[in-house]
Amino acid sequence: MKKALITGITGQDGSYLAEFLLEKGYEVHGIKRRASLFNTERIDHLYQDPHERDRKLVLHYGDLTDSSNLIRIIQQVRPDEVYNLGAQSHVAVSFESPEYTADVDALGTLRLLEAIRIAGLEKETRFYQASTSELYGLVQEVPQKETTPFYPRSPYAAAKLYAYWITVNYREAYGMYACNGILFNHESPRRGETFVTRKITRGLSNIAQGIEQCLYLGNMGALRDWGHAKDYVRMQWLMLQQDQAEDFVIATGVQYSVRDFVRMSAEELGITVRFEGDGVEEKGIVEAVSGDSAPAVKPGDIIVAVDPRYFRPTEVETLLGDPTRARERLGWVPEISTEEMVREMVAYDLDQARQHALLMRHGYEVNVSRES
Ligand code: NDP
Ligand code: GDR
Repeated sequence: MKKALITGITGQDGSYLAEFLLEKGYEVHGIKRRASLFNTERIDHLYQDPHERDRKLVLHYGDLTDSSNLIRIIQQVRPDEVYNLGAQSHVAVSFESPEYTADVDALGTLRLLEAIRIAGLEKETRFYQASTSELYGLVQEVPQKETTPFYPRSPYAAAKLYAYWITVNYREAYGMYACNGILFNHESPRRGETFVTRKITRGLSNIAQGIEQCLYLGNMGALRDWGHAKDYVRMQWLMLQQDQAEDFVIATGVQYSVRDFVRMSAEELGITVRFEGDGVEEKGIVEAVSGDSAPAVKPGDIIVAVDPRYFRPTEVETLLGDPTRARERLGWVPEISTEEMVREMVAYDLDQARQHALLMRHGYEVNVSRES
């Protein structure tokens, strides 16, 4: 039985990857950070009691900022495959915590690679690095592919650039099977609530149910290539099953704006939104409402507005990936369209919003946290 170690197992991708690998018959080990509350919501359905024999999912406390635990876990588990998904993954937050972001995202990758070498596993353990389309930043070519030059535009992207190159270097210097998946944005109902897609599907669902009044966003003109996380973790695994390690761009090849994403999500709720303004004073106004998903909304309501607080000091305006190499060499094509993904995310968040609205109608207090 193959053993996999996943850093970031409690995150969006980590949870889907753990499910995928367990289904493939792997013994899955995950590194989880110590927190004052349980932070395992996304993998609770996979949890196995530590007293069970022959557990297939094992969690270890650890942190990418701490070499000692990484070395110990690698020595103890001796994984066949390591998936380094752990990161401070929020681009806007990286401007507020640049040093911490570099520590986790850049040096954390180095620490993990070194832990594999220290354990003498550099010829046995295969290593996947969660690289990102943010490396392209100020884009030099459209669409972006494996050979497109990088131009990072945030402390997050600069840290991930280091991680990208140190992964390449360990492949070349020590003959490790180590590769980068340059993944474009990918989303799901498990996406963190502060990333724009989930902020939109959750915010609009809350507005539809009368829990919130207006959704505040930053740059609505930003263009992204959004895929579904389930499709992308399949690719992470595929990348480690080849004869030779290689870096791949993973994307859908289709681009939408944040404004488009608002429109598509609102349509799912039966709300037609019209935008007025110029990107700074812009507002999303309800034109029509149909069906019974949005009882709290009526034509003329302003349900979307810009709050400059969400603008970034340097922005990545446009990203569009070319996944030709992944299709030709690995036979990978995304199976879930952006439209289907929006439908799934809205259905999930509407269900949550309905539950909250019901509780509130019966006098219970519901904490609907709203943040960037
Ligand atoms: P999430 O933010 O959902 O998950 C990040 C994971 O990293 C969480 O499990 C988090 O733990 C963990 N983590 C954070 N800090 C540390 C630390 N110091 N030590 C150990 N673990 C830590 O990200 P995604 O699942 O969306 O993304 C997975 C990876 O892929 C990330 O590296 C991200 O940068 C990268 N990526 C993501 C893309 C996307 O569109 N989703 C696109 C391209 C790359 P906790 O739960 O405790 O916070
Ligand atoms: P991104 O994702 O920065 O691409 O990084 P995010 O969803 O945060 O932003 C996408 C675009 O939307 C614009 N935007 C807003 N973003 C947020 N979070 N909140 C807002 O209110 C808002 N309004 C507009 C942003 O400015 C941006 O242009 C994600 C992360 O998962 C990274 O870890 C990963 O590497 C990249 O995707 C690929």
